[in-house]
Amino acid sequence: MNVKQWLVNGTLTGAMTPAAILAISASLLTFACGSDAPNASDAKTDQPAAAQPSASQPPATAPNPSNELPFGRMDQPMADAVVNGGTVIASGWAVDDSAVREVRLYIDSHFRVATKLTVPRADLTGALPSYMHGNNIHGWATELDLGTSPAAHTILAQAVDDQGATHDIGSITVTVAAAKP
Ligand SMILES: [Ca+2]
Repeated sequence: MNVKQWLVNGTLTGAMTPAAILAISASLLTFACGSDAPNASDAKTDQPAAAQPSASQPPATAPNPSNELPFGRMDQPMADAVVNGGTVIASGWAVDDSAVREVRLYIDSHFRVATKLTVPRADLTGALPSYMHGNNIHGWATELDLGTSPAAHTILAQAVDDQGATHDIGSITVTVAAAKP
């Protein structure tokens, strides 16, 4: 027996046993006093509101399925190179279906410098003709200061296209050797 339906209809149908009537009475009591009934906790207004996007958060970037990630590589330093410390040259190339805005270099996961494409790379023209866009300036090169403390460092290069899409294009480890006495 659906108690709520019985309340709506206002009549009991069929032969009711005493046990069934007791069960209905118990259900009515639950219905009247149970969770459906308003109570003090429902009246509280000091509950924290659902999390709302903060005005300080950057707007979500709208997906652009037609945009292709930039790609490329880091040519130097050579992986597992051992250097004397100080400044090293990092270089490579990057291309995009539209344009490469910059290449960012990270040392040990910390952003250190951004550089533009400035180096001619005629060697890419034959292999990647659809990414040349009428020129061969697809190489990049920049100095990185690794310091002089003997340690291994990870250098990561990340290309950024003109829509802000990023793609890691190289990650190598370089070791700064201990200074000779
Ligand atoms: Ca792109």
